[in-house]
Amino acid sequence: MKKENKQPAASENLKQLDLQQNKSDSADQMMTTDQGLKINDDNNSLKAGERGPSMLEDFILREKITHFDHERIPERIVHARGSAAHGYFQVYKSMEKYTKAGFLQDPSVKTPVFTRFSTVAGSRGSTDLARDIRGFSVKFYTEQGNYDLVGNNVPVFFIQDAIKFPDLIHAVKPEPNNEMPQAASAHDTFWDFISLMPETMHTIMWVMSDRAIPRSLRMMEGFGVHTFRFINTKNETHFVKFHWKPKLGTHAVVWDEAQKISGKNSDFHRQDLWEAIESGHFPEWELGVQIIPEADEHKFDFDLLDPTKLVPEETVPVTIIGKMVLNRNPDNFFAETEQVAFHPGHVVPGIDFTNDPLLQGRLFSYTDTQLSRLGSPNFHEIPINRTIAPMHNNQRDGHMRQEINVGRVSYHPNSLGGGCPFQAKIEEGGFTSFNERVDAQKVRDRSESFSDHFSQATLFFNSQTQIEKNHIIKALRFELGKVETVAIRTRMLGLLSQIDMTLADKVAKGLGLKVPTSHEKPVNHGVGADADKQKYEPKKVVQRVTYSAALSMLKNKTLSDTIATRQIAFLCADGVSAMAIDKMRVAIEKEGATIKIIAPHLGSIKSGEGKEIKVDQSLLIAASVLFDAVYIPDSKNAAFLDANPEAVDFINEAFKHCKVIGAGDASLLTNANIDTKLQKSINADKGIIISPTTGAENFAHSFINAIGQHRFWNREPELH
Ligand code: HDE
Repeated sequence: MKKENKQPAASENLKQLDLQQNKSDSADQMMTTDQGLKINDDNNSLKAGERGPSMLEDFILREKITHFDHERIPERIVHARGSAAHGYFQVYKSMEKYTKAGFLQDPSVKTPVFTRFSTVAGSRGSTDLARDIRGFSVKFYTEQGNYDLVGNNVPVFFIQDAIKFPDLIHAVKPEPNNEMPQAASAHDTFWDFISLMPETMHTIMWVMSDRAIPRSLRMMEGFGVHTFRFINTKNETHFVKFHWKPKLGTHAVVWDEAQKISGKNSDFHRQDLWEAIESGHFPEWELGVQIIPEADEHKFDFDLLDPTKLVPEETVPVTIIGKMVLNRNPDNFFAETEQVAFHPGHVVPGIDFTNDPLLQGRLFSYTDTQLSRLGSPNFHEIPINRTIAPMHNNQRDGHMRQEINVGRVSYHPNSLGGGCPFQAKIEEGGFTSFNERVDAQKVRDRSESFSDHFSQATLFFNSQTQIEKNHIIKALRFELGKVETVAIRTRMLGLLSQIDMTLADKVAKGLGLKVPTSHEKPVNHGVGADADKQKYEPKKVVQRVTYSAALSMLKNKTLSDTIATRQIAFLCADGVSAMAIDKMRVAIEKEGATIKIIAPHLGSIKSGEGKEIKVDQSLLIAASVLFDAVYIPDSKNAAFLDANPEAVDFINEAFKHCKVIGAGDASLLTNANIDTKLQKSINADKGIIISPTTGAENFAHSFINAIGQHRFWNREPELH
């Protein structure tokens, strides 16, 4: 369904106005060379005679081919596959009590943003539905300069110290001898590394959960991961953790479905984001913060500087402070989505860092990587990266410099340039780093407060529903099942047994192995293992919070029962009731969802009433995994199930993936080829909605309500 509100006019957004300067539209224009020379023939190269050799003189051919030869830049070393959109951020009320950040003061100000979502491990062309963490990067174009919140859809990270990042990424990327597997962690090198690094266990639980296979980029949370600082005008500081909460709720697909989507449409998430914005269903997130007074730094059961830990919402609630709306697709993927350069070190006055050793390493990495990826220290001049705040300094020259700095002076202090550009005082918005007292010896070491690697992994596992626990167990059986080295599998079982014994036992069962007994248990082969075993031995610290509903996607269902933007398949054939289609269509579109008519062939079908109905997709193209629910309008076209095995597969698969099935008549679902389990549960399953002979409105209502519940997990077989 097309919504009325289209992408807003560029004049409403300062960054859009800024980008206008660089936009180029060839409509009604003549073709030219890069030098502006009009081209008379773009189809034939210059040759010595019609059948003769091409001539070196052909500068038009050379320019075109040379440009083409150099079109590619290196992809990001991580987060290469991504999709992005423009929008704005608006704070709900002034945050001046905590921070002087300009964009967090005035609720009437809409700060332009550019937000990029990504997978981590895969290459640029890899599938969207890989089991992976998703990047969630937001560039705020504030009047005080760019602020980047470069987060993930998981609130914790695998490792505690930046020095291990290259090892982690080398382990997860395709193996270096044969470049396999693409965009997958299910292989020996990844699990070898993980099984030797107990600190990864908490994040591993998240990655094995359904958080790692989102239904949509629009239906996932975002987190800043590290603890940052807010600083107000009085120079008082609070620690802060950032959260993005999606308005559409947090939803996932199932793993079998994810793998099939990867085959059917590897752009599934990219397309979903693009189409939602094109049709005016602008995705929205609320920004939440957990604010912790400076004095409470040491009051937790873990170290606030440890990025493998989260602050349970039960201990420090999340306060919602504003919203982000993405309302415009990029015009050019390369110029915007590919060339955007995020950096956690892009901060504004009022926001500062902590000593989290992972964050500290990131502060170096993000500028450094752009030098090889974008090729020059002038990457800040690329339109998408350019600040909308005035920018003046004495940085000069370098590859592809765009700015023409006038005058003789490019140094400070100077008298020849009148001392310009001036340094800004604090009250003029000049940035000063938080005045933290540091009095320490130089050590290459790790704090003992970082050595509890299991308690929050256990907290996460215990906070899941049984269904979610089963999914984690199955994910581990899958991932470790793909690992060929048995010793790695066993070592992992040892680590899992320290999170939860049932978890370890069940994974072991699927692998046909036994959990190692305590004396065989691997203790610490990882960090510090060669140095001082005692010191680096993982410890368990009793956690005051042992259960957190916010960690479960199924329990934490805020705002998740809307069906807005869901995709509903209508399986139809000639003879279908146009009235049944129309009634259901009207009810569904009223809720903001989209329907697609799927039929044996493209073009149109003829309804029982003799009406032409336009077909959106043929059964050859459509697949259940690409939809949220399926509706088979009426029994008049029951014969089509016999004639079209794809339609039967569609229904069976929707059932297997616990989706809602609506049918005009029960007899449709008792067709001989329909899954016998489905047939048996027609009357008992709340996700199978059959039209009563009267009361069609109620039928549509029940169907829509059921879709709002997303999935009917009780269909899943028990896990033994
Ligand atoms: Fe990144 N990360 N990262 N990372 N990261 C990059 O920067 C790095 C980490 C994250 O859409 C790279 O421009 C190090 C945590 C996102 O363009 C690189 C460490 C979190 C993106 C880099 C981390 C992230 C990146 C690659 C450990 C969540 C995509 C290309 C010390 C809070 C940004 C680039 C985009 C990208 C380094 C850990 C999120 C190489 C060294 C923790 C969302 O600089």
